[in-house]
Amino acid sequence: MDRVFNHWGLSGVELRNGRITAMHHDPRDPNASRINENFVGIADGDMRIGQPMVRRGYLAGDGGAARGEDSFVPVSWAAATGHVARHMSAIIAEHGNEAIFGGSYGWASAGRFHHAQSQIHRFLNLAGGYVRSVNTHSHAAAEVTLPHLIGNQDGLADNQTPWELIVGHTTLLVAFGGLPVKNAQVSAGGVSRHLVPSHLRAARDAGTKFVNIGPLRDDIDAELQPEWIAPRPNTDVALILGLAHVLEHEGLVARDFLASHTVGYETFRAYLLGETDGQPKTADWAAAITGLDAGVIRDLARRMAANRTMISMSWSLQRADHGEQAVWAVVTLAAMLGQIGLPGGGFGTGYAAANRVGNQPMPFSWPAFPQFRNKVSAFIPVARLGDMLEAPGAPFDYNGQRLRYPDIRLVWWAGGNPFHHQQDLRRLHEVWKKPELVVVQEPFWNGVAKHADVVLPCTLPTERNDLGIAKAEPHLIAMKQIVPPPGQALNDYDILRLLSARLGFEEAFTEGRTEMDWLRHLYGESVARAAEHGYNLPDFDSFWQAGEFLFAPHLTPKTLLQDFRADPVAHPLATPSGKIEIGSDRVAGFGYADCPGIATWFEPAEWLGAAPEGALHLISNQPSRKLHSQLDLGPWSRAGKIAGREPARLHPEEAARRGIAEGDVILLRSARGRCLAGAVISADVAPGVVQMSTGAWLDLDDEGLDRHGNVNVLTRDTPTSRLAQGPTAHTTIVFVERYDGAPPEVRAFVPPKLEDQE
Ligand SMILES: Nc1nc2c(c(=O)[nH]1)N[C@H]1C(S)=C(S)[C@@H](COP(=O)(O)OP(=O)(O)OC[C@H]3O[C@@H](n4cnc5c(=O)[nH]c(N)nc54)[C@H](O)[C@@H]3O)O[C@H]1N2
Ligand SMILES: Nc1nc2c(c(=O)[nH]1)N[C@H]1C(S)=C(S)[C@@H](COP(=O)(O)OP(=O)(O)OC[C@H]3O[C@@H](n4cnc5c(=O)[nH]c(N)nc54)[C@H](O)[C@@H]3O)O[C@H]1N2
Ligand SMILES: [Mo]
Repeated sequence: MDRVFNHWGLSGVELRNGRITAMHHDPRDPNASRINENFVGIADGDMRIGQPMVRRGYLAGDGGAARGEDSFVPVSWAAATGHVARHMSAIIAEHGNEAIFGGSYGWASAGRFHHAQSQIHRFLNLAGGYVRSVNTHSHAAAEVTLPHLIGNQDGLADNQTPWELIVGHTTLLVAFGGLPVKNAQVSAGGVSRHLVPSHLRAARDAGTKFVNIGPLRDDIDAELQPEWIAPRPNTDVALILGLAHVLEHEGLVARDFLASHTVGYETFRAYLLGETDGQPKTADWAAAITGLDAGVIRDLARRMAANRTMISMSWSLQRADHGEQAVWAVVTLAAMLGQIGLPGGGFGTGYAAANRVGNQPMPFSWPAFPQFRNKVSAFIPVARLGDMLEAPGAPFDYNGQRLRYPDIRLVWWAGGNPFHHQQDLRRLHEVWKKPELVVVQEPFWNGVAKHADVVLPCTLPTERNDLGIAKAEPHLIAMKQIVPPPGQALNDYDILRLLSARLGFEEAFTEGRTEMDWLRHLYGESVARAAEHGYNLPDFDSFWQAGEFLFAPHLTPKTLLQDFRADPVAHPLATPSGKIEIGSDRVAGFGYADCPGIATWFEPAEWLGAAPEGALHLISNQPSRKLHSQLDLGPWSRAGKIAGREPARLHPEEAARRGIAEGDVILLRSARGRCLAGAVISADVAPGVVQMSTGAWLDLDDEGLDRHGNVNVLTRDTPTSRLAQGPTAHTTIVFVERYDGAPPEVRAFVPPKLEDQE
């Protein structure tokens, strides 16, 4: 049977007349995901882009005025690449490559060769370079903060204490933001076996008790019998300070560990006890902020000290105002408990955020499509896209550096959807009109494609050949072409080859290789690298014929910071002191009022503690039926919609107060925008909270209302702090009401108007 492989798994494909009609679970996957079902019936409908397209206003020279609201003219590949090559060359000649934004953030599809970002970055580097973006939407604040605390990013996405050392060791797993296994359906690069639910069950069977701290009861599966504590969203730092105060007050702090393995505790302690600001961070103080009972906080602190405790922090906590502080507070609390480096103790982030987290990485790296060197040094923190477009030349801070936003004339996106991932999308829609040229490579008419001047239609993974390789996943998958591309859609590689030819560097781009030549070449590098570590992979032809190579990694499980714990002198950390920096002189030296040198509580910019009557805290978490916005038009995603709109869940009391019944169309409003949604009523959502996942394709009407439920029209596009400049989607206050009257038709799955062929 033909198979499809993606970030969310491997499935057997049923084909009829060259069309995918059904998906079948791989029987060897113990916790298979259904997300692949979104591939059924979507490859060639009218939302699929089958021909290059140029925006009508672009051809008429409107300077971007109608971008995102315009019709399109179908053109030939020769015409489309001609427009792009001419305009791009003119921009480079006049403004230099610093005028090209090629960050192109996004997950694209699995497959090592047809990885859209590698393709576009290689192409742009050959064209002289581009302004890039740094850090991820996932965990920007943690990426920047952790190196100040422990010297590197271990325990963020890799090198967490592995599951083998949690099962049988951890007796109390305290999970801020829960352990939502819906998120463990995915892993960047692909999953062949979904193991997180199995690991969690094994931990339960070995006696681990789970505490879910967060706004949603079902962020930890009921079968794990978790205890649920629901503080006000975004008050975790106050809760952690309250727990820390109980440890101090009751003599439960691991003083020896603090003395031998950390610096800066005395500075933090002075703040904790109120010596510096007059406010002791007692359990009662934390109770008032979090809305919890002080007794619950005291009891939890005592249990954390009495158990082998793993503190797990969901990445969501740091996608919030002052998100740096959540990471800092978690590391501080774990240090106070003194179990860092012991099996099953300490801290880790992102457990259950992806299948790979808690797997040991392979000792070698898989080869990637080479990108060459970028001659442009300018960059932006990834979430600052809107600020960059709005204010060219404006200064900004980032991790101790003072930088300026470049003046961007050309924006190019391949494999990401900023009209999904960016916050405050109405603002993005406006500032996106400023560049001279926007080029987008996309398979579908989604938000980003509708916001292009030139749309270059690309293939889906089912329409090309590739290598399925992923970090910390023990498999090689032959991703074979199953169906031909529809219309004139091309692989990103071939799109960029055509453009390279126009610009005079085709040979440098392709190195004379075809798709299959590249797969053979990259695979050959894998064989060599793996062999150095004792992994014997078959030759390419045997592998391709077999369709896969699954192997058992032979790795010795290692606790996060194990060597450092055993001997901090022989294994110092890469921090200035060589130790865990509970207090960081370096960060304090940056002089940022919004990110001092110790874990600090800041009132979030929007939160329930200071919200008007009737407000709710919006939790825009990851969708369970898809990856971000990918394949939102597919049947598995569509089956989860309510009245054709993205579901929004709220507590029965909150629904009753607003006269909302299950299945009603509701209106969500924030200071940024408005969208419609379909109501789901559930006691698994804490009172005061509304949960609406990301990923609904953008559907703005003329008044700026999103008819379909793209949650990012509501969220705030402001940075975590001057340190990391990370995104803060989870800090959003909204108002919710029943939508009376006939709701407008959803047009997210309607293509833009197409003019006659040029
Ligand atoms: N409110 C809110 N917003 C969030 C978050 C949140 O928690 N709340 N989370 C954030 C996070 S963590 C992330 S990582 C981002 C994710 O944001 P993105 O990664 O930008 O989201 P995707 O929908 O995965 O976008 C991938 C795009 O690539 C296209 N694509 C797929 N395959 C190919 C290919 O082979 N070639 C080309 N050219 N295109 C392809 C898809 O059609 C899709 O449009 O969203 C962020 N946004
Ligand atoms: N199915 C599916 N899986 C995915 C993705 C997807 O799109 N679909 N995206 C992947 C990506 S790119 C990433 S980065 C990861 C993200 O992984 P996470 O960051 O863990 O994802 P979220 O779903 O945003 O958040 C998890 C939970 O955190 C809780 N939470 C939110 N704010 C707070 C808070 O202030 N305090 C506390 N205590 N809890 C809070 C919410 O209840 C939410 O359900 O998921 C990955 N997995
Ligand atoms: Mo992410």
